[in-house]
Amino acid sequence: MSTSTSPAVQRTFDVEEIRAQFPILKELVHGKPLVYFDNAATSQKPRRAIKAESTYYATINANVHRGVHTLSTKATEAQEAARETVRAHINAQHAHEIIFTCGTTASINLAATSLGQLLLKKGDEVVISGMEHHSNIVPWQLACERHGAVLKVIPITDSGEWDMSAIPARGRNDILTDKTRILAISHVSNTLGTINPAKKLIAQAKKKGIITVVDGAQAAPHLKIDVQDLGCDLYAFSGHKAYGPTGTGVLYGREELLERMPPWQGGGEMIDTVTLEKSTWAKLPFKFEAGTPHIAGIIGLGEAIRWMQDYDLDAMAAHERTLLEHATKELLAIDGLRIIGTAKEKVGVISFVIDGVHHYDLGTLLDQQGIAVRTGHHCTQPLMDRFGVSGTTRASFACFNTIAEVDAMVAGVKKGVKMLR
Ligand code: 7TS
Repeated sequence: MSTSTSPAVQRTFDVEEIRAQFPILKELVHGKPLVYFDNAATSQKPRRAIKAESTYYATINANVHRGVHTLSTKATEAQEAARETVRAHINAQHAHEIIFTCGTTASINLAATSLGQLLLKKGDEVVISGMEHHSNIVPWQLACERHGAVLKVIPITDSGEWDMSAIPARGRNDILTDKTRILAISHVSNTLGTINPAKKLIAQAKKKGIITVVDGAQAAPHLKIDVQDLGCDLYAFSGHKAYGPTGTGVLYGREELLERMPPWQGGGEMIDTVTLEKSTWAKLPFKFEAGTPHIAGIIGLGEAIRWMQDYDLDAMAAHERTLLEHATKELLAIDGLRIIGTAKEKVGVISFVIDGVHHYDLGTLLDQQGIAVRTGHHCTQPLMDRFGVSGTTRASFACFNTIAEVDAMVAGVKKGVKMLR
């Protein structure tokens, strides 16, 4: 099992060479070649990540950080190598700042529960934005209810961006106030594809002593993440959207803050000592990793990230941008089609509505042609309300998608419009 953290030479970007590494792309759906455009829900997995997981089960399966026996040592080493891979990938300072969870949802619930307990009192304020996934709304609502705090929301412009005029760096600002304790924002929107100016807003919040939490679920698969450069306190993402296994996620936290945060879940491995009266906590990151982790998944995630690092991530992003630009141009030529989310800075996510065509019907027709898109509210109901729609059809691209696949989708949409209108 490879555990190197960075390749000596990066492979040049060749989409056919990349596609050959994704076994699922050979599958037929309704007798048609699969066109997978639902990567924002979960990406497909390269053979290397799948193999790393099965090799763990076949050769070194044992619990981690527990036994003195050889298999446990090997499993522990493989898991901790994955932690180091993640650390390097997002440029965290220390490997113990990387907490493994089962996904972004778990990472944000950990953050909201623990930070709530540490920071929130009656009348304090927590700020989110109007484009958050439910995973970055509901945990903060729960925390605010628990501690008597107030949830405030950054408004969204017609193009699907934060309305920065509502949060000026100088002068009166009714959103980031003296009472704001926590700012929790998405780096990239799952519905609109907008890449948010997170670094700028974090810098503004930092000046006011506000703790910043970033939902990076849709950024990690597409952007180079540098948590030190971003300046955030906590950063959450899912492994399964970044070519890794389902059931894996990460919460990065700045060491000094993690040291102060109380544990989220209690149980085995997160303690230092336990008596029947009181327990003390293990050192980082184990204080936040109660119970047996998803060892195989974490090892698979490490391998998925090493796989990504074998390529020039800028070239991958450029390829996805080409797909987005092509899809945008071709879709806009369809009569009555409107794109929701027209920010200048976007990842390869395109959401649209068509007059007289229900997104669910269109999604079903596309599926019959082997094309997988997501339809509905994408777990962003407040954002749907903001744009006055009940849902959209969403195509979300990954590095293995092609222009020919975009053309197939556009042809499928045109066919759908003819049938449904
Ligand atoms: N935050 C964002 C921005 C997301 O896009 C998602 C999942 C989550 C949090 C939750 O991640 P999980 O891995 O814990 O489920 N987004 C989507 C989506 O857009 N379609 O399906 C899931």
